Amino acid sequence: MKKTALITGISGQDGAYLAKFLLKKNYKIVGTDRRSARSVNWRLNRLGIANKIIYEEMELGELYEIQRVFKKYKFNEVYNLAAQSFVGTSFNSPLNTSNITALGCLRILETIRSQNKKIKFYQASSSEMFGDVLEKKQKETTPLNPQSPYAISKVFSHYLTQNYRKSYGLFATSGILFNHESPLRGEEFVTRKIIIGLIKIIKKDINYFELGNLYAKRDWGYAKEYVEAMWKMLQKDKPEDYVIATGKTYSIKDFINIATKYLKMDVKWVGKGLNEKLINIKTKKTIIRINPKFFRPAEVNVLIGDHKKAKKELKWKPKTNLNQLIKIMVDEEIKYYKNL
Ligand code: NDP
Ligand code: GDR
Repeated sequence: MKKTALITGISGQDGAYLAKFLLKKNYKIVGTDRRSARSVNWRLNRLGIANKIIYEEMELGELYEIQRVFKKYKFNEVYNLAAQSFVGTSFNSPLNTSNITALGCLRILETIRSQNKKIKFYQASSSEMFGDVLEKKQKETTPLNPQSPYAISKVFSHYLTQNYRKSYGLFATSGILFNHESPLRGEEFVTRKIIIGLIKIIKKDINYFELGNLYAKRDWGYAKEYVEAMWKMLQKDKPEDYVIATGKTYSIKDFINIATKYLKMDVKWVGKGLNEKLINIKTKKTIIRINPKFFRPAEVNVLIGDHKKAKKELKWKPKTNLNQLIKIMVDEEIKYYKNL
């Protein structure tokens, strides 16, 4: 029989890739998002699946809306991807971040507990929970040490998911996903911001762009592969938590160096600290400079994940390295450039 899945945050990067993946597996997809004046379907349109999804408005701040959607459909699986997901913004709007990213998960779990305990639940946990890391490589058992209202909200949801599993026997899992990127990544996140900025410079639409901390290191994977792990977690006999990562870490500066090389840009770094810049060797013009407004009040300096458990138990492993990921992102950005 055809399974029905609910994806919260259908308009986001992971929502789009997960919907495409589940449609191939013949799922009926109900996708929810909050009301917005903007067109929120560009990712689903790009993947050619916008007309294959049943849409429902479901603001995660409203318990009644959640209960209404759960009463209307008989869900087999629920993927909770909706969140205020930008770490930087969480420092400026900690209350909204907590309400959506932390309490949103509680509202859904309470609805499942009271309406249908058989529903399988996936919570989008994050490597940001490890924060100021307490172990060199982070795995499922590494102690959490969050550094932002976003990460603290994710810790709340993570523990809550474990607690509902233990207390009420729900099939509730958390995927602790490390940074995953793609051409569908939001423009505010550093990888896509860099790629868009460099292409705009090549096309002479801007002269330079600004970044924050160039020395933070992240374990970056390809989003399209990561959503497959979410599904695999819900197909297990027992609900458990899994780290999904590549096991490699690179700095923002490394990312820029790979991208500029691929784009055949003749550039070099000069200066130090706040005066560090990337310049065009021929024209001597600055193309990237530092603006402290992009620094975070508390930074997560380095993340690197250990996905051994997922490899063994889910038969999942990353296939795309950072060079390949940057090539995928750059090529697609150029293809769609005029529509930016
Ligand atoms: P996006 O920011 O691309 O998508 C988030 C989604 O949540 C959007 O559809 C957004 O809608 C929706 N949303 C935001 N606020 C609300 C609200 N109040 N009510 C209902 N929906 C809302 O995130 P990603 O796709 O990158 O990530 C998916 C999930 O995984 C998030 O929970 C994120 O925190 C988590 N995560 C992501 C990682 C990554 O590297 N991408 C790594 C680890 C965890 P709108 O379009 O209106 O903004
Ligand atoms: P992150 O992703 O905070 O890891 O959260 P982001 O791309 O925003 O930042 C990564 C690192 O880059 C540094 N940085 C900048 N970041 C942004 N956005 N803009 C800049 O100009 C800039 N300059 C330097 C940041 O300081 C940071 O160290 C993402 C989100 O998808 C979360 O939802 C998810 O949980 C985690 O990944 C895992």
